[in-house]
This record gives sequence, structure tokens and C-alpha cells, in this order.
Amino acid sequence: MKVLPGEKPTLLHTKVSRRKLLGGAAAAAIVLVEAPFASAVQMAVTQAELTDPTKIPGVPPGQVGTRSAFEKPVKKPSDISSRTPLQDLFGTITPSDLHFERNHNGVPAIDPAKHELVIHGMVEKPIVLTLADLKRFPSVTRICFLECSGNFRSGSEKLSPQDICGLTSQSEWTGVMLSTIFRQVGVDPKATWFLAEGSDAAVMTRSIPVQKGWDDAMIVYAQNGEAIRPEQGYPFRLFLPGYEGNMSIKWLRRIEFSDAPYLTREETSKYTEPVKDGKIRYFSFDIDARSIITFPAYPAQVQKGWIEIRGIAWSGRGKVQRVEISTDAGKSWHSASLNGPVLDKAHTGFRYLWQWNGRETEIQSRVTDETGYRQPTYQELVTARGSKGGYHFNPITGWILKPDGRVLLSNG
Ligand SMILES: Nc1nc2c(c(=O)[nH]1)N[C@H]1C(S)=C(S)[C@@H](COP(=O)(O)O)O[C@H]1N2
Ligand SMILES: [Mo]
Repeated sequence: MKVLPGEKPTLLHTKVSRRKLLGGAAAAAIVLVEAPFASAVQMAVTQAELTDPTKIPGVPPGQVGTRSAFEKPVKKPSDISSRTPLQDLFGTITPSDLHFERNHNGVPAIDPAKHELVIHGMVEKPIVLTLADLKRFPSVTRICFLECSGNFRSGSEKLSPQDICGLTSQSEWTGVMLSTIFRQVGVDPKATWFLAEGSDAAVMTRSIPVQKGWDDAMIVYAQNGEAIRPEQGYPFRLFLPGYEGNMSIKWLRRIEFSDAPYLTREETSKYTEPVKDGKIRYFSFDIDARSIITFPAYPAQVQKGWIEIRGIAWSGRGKVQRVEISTDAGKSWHSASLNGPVLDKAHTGFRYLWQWNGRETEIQSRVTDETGYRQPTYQELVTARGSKGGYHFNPITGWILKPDGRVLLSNG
């Protein structure tokens, strides 16, 4: 849309020429065509642009709220995934409709009344649970990120945080502790692994250590205060805090206990990483600590003077302990402020106030988590892995500030 924030007061408070008015109307018409919003709100946008909103009654309340038609964050979907526009967000909760998606064979349509979760294998009492059954167990609510292990892109200086690592999102999840269900079925102490299976067309399966179930795994049926979205696993999914996203099986329909991993396709031919000497590593559960500056970042434009550098940091192994900022391409580092409360295995906001002299420079962020692990540089990762990408690739990201105010990805 062509209406800039700075133009709005002009249209509202001063006499406008007929030509300008038509320009405004044309811009408003674009809103009408493009935006998937309720027509009442579209009308309000058209009027607000052209008239003084204190002189006409606003639109009445609707069945559901809408985003301002001036704000159009999108997930930029491909056939298999969509990415959270990290550079457009504030705070750390991802609006549910902007949560990234990764589907191995689409989003299934599931009637919760017909959906069942079968739990069997090395247990005393196999059971079948429905959504209604799950809601009868004691509930827990927790804010946590979910990140795909394939969350890295490079190859152009014109990549945004969304493009580089938009396969991470954060929600407030509500459901049942898996340990509660474990007690209900009486898990055999000799069981060491369980299989989780989804009821999508991919019938995605992964083996998970029983220990994670006793620790902090959940079955979640709600996200940000409402039923979990179909894209996130409606009517419920497995949720493994801090683990690579693919293990949090969506549309969960079966859990089977065993004394060995099942070695499914998704843990042998996929989701393994090369390490040194031509070896391949199986089972990399934890998401390594990572941070990214989301402002200033491509495609933002900046001006010299005070800039609040902002971003998010997270770790699958616990809390973020420290985020440091460099404004000289990694030569010197300064502590950023963390936006508390700092939660376990959660996106944590950081900020660093800095005065830019307008000369070309590169800004970077790096996180250290509570285990002492510090986010590596790109070069360190390439050396360790012998590859320039792949799963669990979490390098420091640098942004180059150009004297004309453009912000470009470093090493793009
Ligand atoms: N049943 C099923 N579960 C699944 C998937 C899938 O395709 N099918 N994708 C996995 C992958 S690779 C990731 S990264 C996360 C993505 O979760 P989201 O789409 O809710 O963001 O779900 C995981 N669980
Ligand atoms: Mo993933």
C-alpha cells in the first residue's frame, strides 16, 4: 500500500487538493482489493484516510477482531512451510495466525469428536483418549518457543529475519503434562523410548526418550488462549520444550512404548547432521542457543543518531543468560538489556541503545545460555560441520548499515 504513516496527518488535517484526494482514494482502493478483512473495516479504512475520524461514527464491534488494514504481516508460504515475520513483531508471543508452519503432507481436517489417541506398548493399561478426556486431566500452561531444526537460510544480502530464521515462533501452550498420562497408563520401567505418530497424510513418526516424557513434555490442546490452530496440530499435539520442532508431533494419534528407538524415516534419512570425518549424527534433540537482531534488519531503513537495536534470543537448553551486541563487526562486545521475565526455553527480547555516526558498519548479536554455551560464528560452524548449512545451524547474524540507511545481511 502506498500510504506512508507520515502522509496520514496531511490527508486528515489540511485541505487536500483534488489530485491528492484521488491518490488517497486509489491507495484506499488497493486496501479493498488486497486485504482479506471484513468489509465494514475496509470501509472504515477508506473513510479514515479521507476524512476526520472524529466526525463519523466508527464501525460497531464484530464477531472476531481484525488486524488494522495498514498492518500486513504475512508468513510468505511455500508448499511445505511458512515463516514468522520476526521483523514485524513486538514482544515475544507470536500471534497465532503468524506462527510458522512446517507440514510434511499438508494440514489435515480433523473432527475432534472422531479423533482418538491410542497409548500402548510397554504399559500396564493401554488406553484410548479423546480431546474431552485430555481436558479432564490437570492442566498446565507454559510459554515456550518452537523451532524447526532446518531454520537457516543464506545466499543474498536481501534476506530479512523472517527469511533467515522465521521457522521459530512462540506461544502460550496449554495442555496436560505427558508425565500425568504416563502415570495413568503405568509405563513399564524398562521402556526407554516411545513412538509418537501423527494422523496427517505424512503419518509422521518420531522416537522420543521416555525421560523427556517424565521431564517437561506436554500434550497441548490450546495456544494463546484458544484451541490450538489446525496448522499447529488441532485437536492436540505433542509438545517437547526446547527440542527440535519435528519431534513435536502434530495431530497426535498414537504413542507406543518400547525399549529401543524405532529408527523411523524422520530420524535416519532425515533430521540427521554431518559432523566431522564424514560421520552422521543421529538424534540431535536440543535446539542450540541463537539470537538475531530484528531491528535494524533488512528491509528496514535507518537514520544516523540514536537507534534501539532490538531482537530475540533463545535456547533449547534453558534460559538466556546474556546477549551481547557488537557495532564493529564483532571486534568489541557490549551487554544488551534483556526484557524480563526471562523464561526457560523461551524467546527472550533484548535491546541495546546505540548512537550511529552514519558511517558504514556491521552490527551483530550473540547469546550465551545458562549452560554457558555461546552462539558460534558462521565460520566456527562451517569448520565444525564441514558444511555451510544444514540442520541445527545457528550462526551469529550480522547486518551491514550503509551510509544511505539501507540495512543488508552480512555474508549474504
Ligand atoms: N504429524 C506431523 N507432525 C509434525 C510435522 C508434520 O508434518 N506432521 N512437522 C514437524 C516439523 S518438521 C516441525 S518444525 C513442527 C512445526 O510445527 P508448526 O507447524 O506448528 O510450526 O511440527 C512437527 N510435527
Ligand atoms: Mo521442522
